[in-house]
Amino acid sequence: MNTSGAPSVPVVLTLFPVGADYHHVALVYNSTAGIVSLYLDGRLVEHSPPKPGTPLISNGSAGFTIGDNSGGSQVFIGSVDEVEVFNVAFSSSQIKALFDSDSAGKCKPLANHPPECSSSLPSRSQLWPPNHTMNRITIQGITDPDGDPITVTITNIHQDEPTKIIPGDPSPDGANVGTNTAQVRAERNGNGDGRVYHIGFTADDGKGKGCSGEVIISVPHDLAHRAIDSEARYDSTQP
Ligand SMILES: [Ca+2]
Ligand SMILES: [Ca+2]
Ligand SMILES: [Ca+2]
Repeated sequence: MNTSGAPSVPVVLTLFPVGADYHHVALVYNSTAGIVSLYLDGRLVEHSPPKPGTPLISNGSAGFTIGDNSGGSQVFIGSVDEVEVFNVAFSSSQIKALFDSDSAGKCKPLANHPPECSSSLPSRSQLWPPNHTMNRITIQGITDPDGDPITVTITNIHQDEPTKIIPGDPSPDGANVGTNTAQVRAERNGNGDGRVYHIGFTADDGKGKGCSGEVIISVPHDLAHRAIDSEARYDSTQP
């Protein structure tokens, strides 16, 4: 550290730890006392001889360097992270408090982002043949920018045909709302234009952020024609 009255105040951390763990290192310069203090994990480990009234100045050309000397020839072997510079000389108790506060202090947690529901897809987009069986549908393609594991919950299932069209028609045609896997029936009105199911869901990243969306599954009238989605909406989970 260079100051105006003392071009170089060397402080050498003689007990620097080795290993894979991160450590909290704080360097404080108090210009009133003219003392450079070095802290490791909240404890004072070394300080320079006092040189009272020596301000800290910039000489305009020498950069402020962390993890090396200003000439770039003494590279720190390891990783330097969570660097912060303050314009005030902290006391030893303030340094201790900063270290003790853990993630609320220097090591601030990274910002969390919501998962992305817009690219969601059903595990099956079409059910065939229309044999009235129930089919499991999961929601795929949801991503989280932070890589958080996503929990999907089915919130509703609707269809554009009544669940019971003729006597003996099995119903309900949708199930498992509240779980991560919907069930919908491979069925359509034999006199209709094909059935379209709408499965609504929410996705939760476990850190308080979420998104919601809908996937569509069709049961065509026949394989030569796409199912047509009418305006009508019937709750598939009702008889
Ligand atoms: Ca996230
Ligand atoms: Ca039915
Ligand atoms: Ca239809």
